[in-house]
Amino acid sequence: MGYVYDDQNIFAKILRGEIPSSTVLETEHSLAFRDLYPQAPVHVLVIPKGPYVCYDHFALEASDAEMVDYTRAIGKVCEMEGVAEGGFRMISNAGEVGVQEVPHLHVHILAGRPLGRMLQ
Ligand code: D5M
Repeated sequence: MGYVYDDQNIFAKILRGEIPSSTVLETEHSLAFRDLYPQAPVHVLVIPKGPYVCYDHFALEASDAEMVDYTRAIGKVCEMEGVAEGGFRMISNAGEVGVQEVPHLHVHILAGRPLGRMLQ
């Protein structure tokens, strides 16, 4: 499948410094920042810096260095936000069915309140 990346999406603008964000962590290949509309006391978005539309795009085409960096960045954010003890939820929406609003891969890390059952 061919993935088409739109470099005018809002997270691309954040990466280029064209609009501000509340940075939690920046690494060589990844950026984590607070969601503008938090759904829980902890709501952080972690994105790769590369032009990947969604998780499967990244998983198939990212370099090993990008993958290691991104995975570790997610782990570091969990550690920094102290979510391990109480638990957390990680979500990555993709495409129309997944109701993905911003077409640049992002993982949501949510914690700090009971999140309810998601899958029945
Ligand atoms: O979720 C996209 C998420 O991106 C949604 O939770 C709001 C958030 N968002 C939108 N604009 C911004 C800015 N400018 N900063 C931080 N967070 C933002 P999705 O999974 O695509 O439905």
